[in-house]
Amino acid sequence: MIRKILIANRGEIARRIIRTCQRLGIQTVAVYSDADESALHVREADVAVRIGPPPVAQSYLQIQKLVEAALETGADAVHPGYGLLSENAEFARACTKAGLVFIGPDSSAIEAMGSKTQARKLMKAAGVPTVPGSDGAIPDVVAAVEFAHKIGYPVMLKASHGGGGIGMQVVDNDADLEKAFTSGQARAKAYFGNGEMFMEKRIVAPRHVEIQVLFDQHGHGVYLWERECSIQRRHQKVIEEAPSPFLDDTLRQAMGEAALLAARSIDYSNAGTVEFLVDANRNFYFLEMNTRLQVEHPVTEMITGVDLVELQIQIANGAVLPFRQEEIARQGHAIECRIYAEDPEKMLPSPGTISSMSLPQGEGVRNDVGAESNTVVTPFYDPMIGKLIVHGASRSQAIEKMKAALQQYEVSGIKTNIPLLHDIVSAKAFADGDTTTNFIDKLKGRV
Ligand code: MV4
Repeated sequence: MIRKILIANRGEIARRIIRTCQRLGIQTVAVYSDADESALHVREADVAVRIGPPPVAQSYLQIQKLVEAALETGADAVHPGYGLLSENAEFARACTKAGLVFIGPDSSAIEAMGSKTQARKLMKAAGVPTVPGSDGAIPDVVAAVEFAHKIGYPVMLKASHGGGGIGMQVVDNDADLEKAFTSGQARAKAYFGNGEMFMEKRIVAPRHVEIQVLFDQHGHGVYLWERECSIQRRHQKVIEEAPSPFLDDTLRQAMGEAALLAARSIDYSNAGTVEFLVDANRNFYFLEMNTRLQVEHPVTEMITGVDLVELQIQIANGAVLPFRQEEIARQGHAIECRIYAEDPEKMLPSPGTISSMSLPQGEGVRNDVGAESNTVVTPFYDPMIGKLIVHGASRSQAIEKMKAALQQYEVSGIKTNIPLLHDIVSAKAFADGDTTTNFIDKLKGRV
């Protein structure tokens, strides 16, 4: 039975995990870099261990230091949160090898989903709808031209080991393909250490709809509905909601079952998310699978009433899933806004010291924040300082709650994206549920 958990993360997700552990009577170990010495997650844990100087490479990504901290403090499990080492198979293996329970899937599942081309092959073989595209990496420009003629332009070039849209390019004709292919290879090599590229048919103005899955270690799996995450900027999610305004029950069930198929095909256990692209004709296609708890998991918690971190811990303890598919609630509507320390005009991070912070309160309002007054937002870490999540009986009620909550949200001393968030949730297109992936560009008149 897990009695003490080291949280190998920081900021709002570390606090969120500590909150559930405290409710369950589980001891917590926080880790911190010199930049986080007085951070909230350090103060709220039962024990805190310094792991190094501010740069993540010298602190939060130091696998051996994290394992040693867990062993030295008598932790019996490690929760990786999201980002950082949460999808690092080597870290999962190092924890297991040290006799620690890694709260997440087996390292083999993490590795299976680590390469986009391998993931596509596995999904296709499992019968999960995938975008028409190449089975594996495209070796050179000649092969790229041949394949583009086979599936027809426009195509999407992507990095096999990529993420966040880096290296991804839309190509409309042969003339642009060679340059796109060679520049994509170079960027992928520079960013990910692997220049492999693959090709897909381009889905025009898709929605990004993802399904939360939960598997115990005994083969039982459920889906906890979907999250609509189409409102992104530079491939960074900005606003997420559950359920999606675009799905009806038929599509919801079909996508949920496809997500279960995807997870089952890699013997998945614990919490995971299967991401899909959905086109205007309601066709859905596998995009990728995230083998971790995601930033936006609170909107799922708000409409189902579950605590996903508690369920992750129970599953890691070997428990059987406590509910069947038909018992999972889907009540009301939840919306999440990510609060970034950024200059909305320049669209760049805006580090600095938060001189004061005042959070909205109210029924159905949830704040998952990692910062407080006098927190220094440093350039070392993700500029997201917190998440504002609201729940309402309907989507329109949730929108009204979000608008009011954003107006009450006060952060002084640094710039934030709160004005942009308010513009988005106040827009008619948002109220109409017209939330495709070019939403912000359309809102700003860039398309
Ligand atoms: C696509 C696509 C259209 N067609 N793939 C993949 C990484 C993700 N961050 C964006 N990705 C896309 N892949 C094909 N075949 C369009 C996008 C895309 C996108 C998808 C979902 C949400 C926002 C997006 C913003 C730009 C591009």
